[in-house]
Amino acid sequence: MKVGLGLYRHMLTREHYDFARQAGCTHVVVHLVDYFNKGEKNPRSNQPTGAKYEPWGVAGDPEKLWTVAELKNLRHEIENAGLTLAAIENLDPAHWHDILLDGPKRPEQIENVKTIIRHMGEAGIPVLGYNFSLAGVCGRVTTPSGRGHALTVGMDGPADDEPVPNGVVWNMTYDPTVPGGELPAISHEELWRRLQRFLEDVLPVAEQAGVRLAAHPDDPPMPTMRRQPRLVFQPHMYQRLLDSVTSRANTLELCVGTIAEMTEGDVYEAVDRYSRQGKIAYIHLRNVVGKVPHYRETFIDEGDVDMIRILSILHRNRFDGVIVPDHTPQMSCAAPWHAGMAHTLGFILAAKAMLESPLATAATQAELTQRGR
Ligand SMILES: [Mn+2]
Repeated sequence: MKVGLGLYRHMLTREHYDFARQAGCTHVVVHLVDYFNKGEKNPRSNQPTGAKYEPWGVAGDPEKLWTVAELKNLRHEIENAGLTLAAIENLDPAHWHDILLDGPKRPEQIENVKTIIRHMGEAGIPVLGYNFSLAGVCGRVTTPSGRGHALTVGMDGPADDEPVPNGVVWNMTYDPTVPGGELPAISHEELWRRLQRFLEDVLPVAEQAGVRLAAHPDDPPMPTMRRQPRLVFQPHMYQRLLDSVTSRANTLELCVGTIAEMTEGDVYEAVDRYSRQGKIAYIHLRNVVGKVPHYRETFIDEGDVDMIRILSILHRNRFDGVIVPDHTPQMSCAAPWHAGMAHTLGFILAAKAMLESPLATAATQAELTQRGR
């Protein structure tokens, strides 16, 4: 297993690359979508939160796809800082809203995504994380309910009341000029049909380009949010996604925190099942207390999930992808995001060192392996 850091668009700077190395990372996962663009209720010092139903911000320029030169330049900057660029996380709603919505621009946007994937392949970036969701990450509240009164994110009950306004998808505004109205509800089967078509269209190009697509589950994992169906809101639904199109490029951006929030199944069984299949491109690691619709995100060393058990399962199954901290509560200091990340990375590095230590006794190894089952 490799340890990395996820960096938002405004953090793609030498200072942040140095911070990642200082905190022990060898890899980074980058976000090229600026979630915070014109998002007044979405401060850049935290994970993108927004208000309960406000979009995070305004999507990018639909005419500007990420170019090979821009991607190569990014990769070189990261490599010059001594790190490896492991993945790009998330497509810009500006580039694929009508794939999600099955709108009139779907054919050209499928070509957009194919072009982006080809550009990534040419630039030597091996993974594209995505989240096939209409309502996106929403319905959460930010409260000072974490350990030591840390500001943290969670759900305080179902959040299905507010429909998605027209011009918004996946929690971002892609068209601010829409006169009004709301997105009509669709069925779960219709959402799966859209995903299937998307994967069938783009996976052959991804295979050719040497890029793997990696799916994030629905966060929060409710059956519906804002009157729209969710795709992966129980652990077994990941299997349906993998089985829907057989391809070496069809993989998972497995989010341990989101899976732990699901009402069915077992997070250890899910991590074991998907890592044994070799289907996890990379891992989002965070801890949580509770399940939807009542949960909150916690620091890595507390919460419901036994992280040592999760990491020992990944170790046993020889997971060789990257693990990045997902979100953490905000720590009370001048750099709440940095402090939360450094704390989480320290925990992960210690666990990794323990699992990989030649000094660990056979008995300890056996016990950890047992624990991982
Ligand atoms: Mn996640």
